[in-house]
Amino acid sequence: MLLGAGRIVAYVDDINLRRAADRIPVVRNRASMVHELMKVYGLLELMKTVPSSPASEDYVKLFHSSDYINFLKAVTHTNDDDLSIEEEELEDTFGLGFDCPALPMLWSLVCHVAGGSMAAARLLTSGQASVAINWCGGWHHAQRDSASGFCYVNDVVLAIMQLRHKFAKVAYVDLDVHHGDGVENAFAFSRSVLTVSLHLKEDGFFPGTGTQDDVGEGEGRYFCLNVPYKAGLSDDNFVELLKSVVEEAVQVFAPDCLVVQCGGDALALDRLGGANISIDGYTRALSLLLRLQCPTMLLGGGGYEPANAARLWTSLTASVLGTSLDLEIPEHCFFERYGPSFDLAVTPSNRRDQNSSEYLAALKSSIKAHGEEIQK
Ligand code: V1S
Ligand code: CA
Ligand code: ZN
Repeated sequence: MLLGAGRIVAYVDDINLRRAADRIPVVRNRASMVHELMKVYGLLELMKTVPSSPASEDYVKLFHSSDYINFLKAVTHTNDDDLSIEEEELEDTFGLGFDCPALPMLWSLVCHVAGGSMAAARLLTSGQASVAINWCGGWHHAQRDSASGFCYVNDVVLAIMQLRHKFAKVAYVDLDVHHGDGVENAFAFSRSVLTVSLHLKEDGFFPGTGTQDDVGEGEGRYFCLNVPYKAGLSDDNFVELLKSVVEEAVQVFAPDCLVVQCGGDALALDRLGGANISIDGYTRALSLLLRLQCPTMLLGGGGYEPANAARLWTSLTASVLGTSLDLEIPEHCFFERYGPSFDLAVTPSNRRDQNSSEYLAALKSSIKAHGEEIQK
């Protein structure tokens, strides 16, 4: 499926950004795998590639609290042996610990990750691109004053804040299997940013928030849309949810700009996932959103089978560029990571979709009210 007819596509391509993203423990080396796969398929020659530079402290401070920033900087400058704070205390205060370990050079990582999505935002606000891609971004759980779920900085919130300088209304759609809680919380009171998250919601599944009754707060009521689903979600049901609830709400909102978090952990057989989506399912989902014909930022996020995340984001890039790719993965430095198939497909497994037609009908009708409320 070719999605991007007539669009200027730009890709944030920076070795230091990739090196920073490669250091995030659960997705170690994933950023390089994604980049190398896009390169060996010849996609880098088909789009504008744009470097990024690390964001400044003042930029990160536009969303994150000074206390949290000072803590991140202090952690960075402390040797492991000197770190007198116990792990539990770290979690209690700023969310560092099990999911977000105190990595060496953490502050530099934060600035590079924020800088990548800042560069993507600039491409859109300057009109240099109509689609801007940063597969090293999408860290949607970080909160104003804490790290959460592998996310130390909320590059998404910061990028949306930049986009708002030029675009009055921004819609954010989060395809990651987890609830985009950090982005939702940041804009919960705003009518200028519509946040939408589709996510798996069952007992014990991280982060545990995002019911369909969670619709935003105060002035921002109904400008937040949550689409919780059950395990095993199929391509057809995923696309149907987007068509019947998300598309309508976003169309009524009529955004000037769109940000899509394309977290790859809703893919079939993801290590931390639980949905059953194929690359074709994601491509169909994105094609629906691109029909809005507004400047669009594409970000990464989850995706814990690095080879599958690379397959997905390479395939989505090709679709946006209007080109098709050989199924057989070309020989390159990460080639052995694509075995045993060595092809580009991620196909659904035969697990049962627990989203019954009754569940989906009830979900749709409870969410439908959004469109009407946004219109008022
Ligand atoms: N599910 C899950 C999961 N797995 C891990 C994990 C795995 C290996 C490690 F070495 C360290 C951690 N953490 C979690 C989740 C966080 C998922 C974050 C998803 C991020 C994203 O894809 O949406 C965006 C990039 N954490 C938990 O489940 C938290 C705990 C609740 C359970 C474990 N205990 C020890 C801590 C708290
Ligand atoms: Ca999501
Ligand atoms: Zn996720």
